[in-house]
Amino acid sequence: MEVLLALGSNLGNRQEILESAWQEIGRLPQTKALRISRFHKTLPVGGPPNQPEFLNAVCTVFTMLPPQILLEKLQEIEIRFGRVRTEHWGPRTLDIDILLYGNKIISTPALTVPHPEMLHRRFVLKPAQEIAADIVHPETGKTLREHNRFINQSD
Ligand code: A4P
Ligand code: MG
Repeated sequence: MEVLLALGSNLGNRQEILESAWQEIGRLPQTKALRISRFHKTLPVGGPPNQPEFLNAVCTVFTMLPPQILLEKLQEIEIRFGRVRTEHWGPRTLDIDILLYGNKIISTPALTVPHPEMLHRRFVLKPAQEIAADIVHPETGKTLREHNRFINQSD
């Protein structure tokens, strides 16, 4: 199944963290790393005031891991990078979100896919547009290119 992931970091050596995280993702079992976007410097959305800037990227992988297992493996990578969960939306060394898992729609206590915020976030749609513009969002039926265009017109 082709999966779209979002990577974000706003603590520590953000560039090195994203590069290493991408390598780690490529080493997951039954998983092949496909493409990663450029790294985008972005202003924090939500969360406490005066957070440092984020570095954000989006990547695609092909995996045979089921969604829940993939989530657990990605959380292990987050923990290896020293992510400390303190405040919600607070600064973090590494955050990995599952944006899309093929065209599956998943709603469990641990996992909501498509990621509910992805269509409202420039820091997701812009990098996604670089590597996955033609992917169709399973709930809207629109491509990520269309969503990216729409969000840029909406203010
Ligand atoms: N979870 C449910 N669905 C998913 C999914 N599709 N992918 C659950 C990943 N996790 C998912 O996440 C809490 C729980 O969400 C997980 O245990 C998992 O079971 P978390 O990563 O521990 O908590 P969080 O990141 O503090 O909260 P959340 O809601 O995930 O925040 P987001 O949506 O990740 O947003 N501004 C900029 N510029 N760039 C950013 O990257 N990121 C955030 C965090 C806010 N502002 C930002 C950025
Ligand atoms: Mg998260």
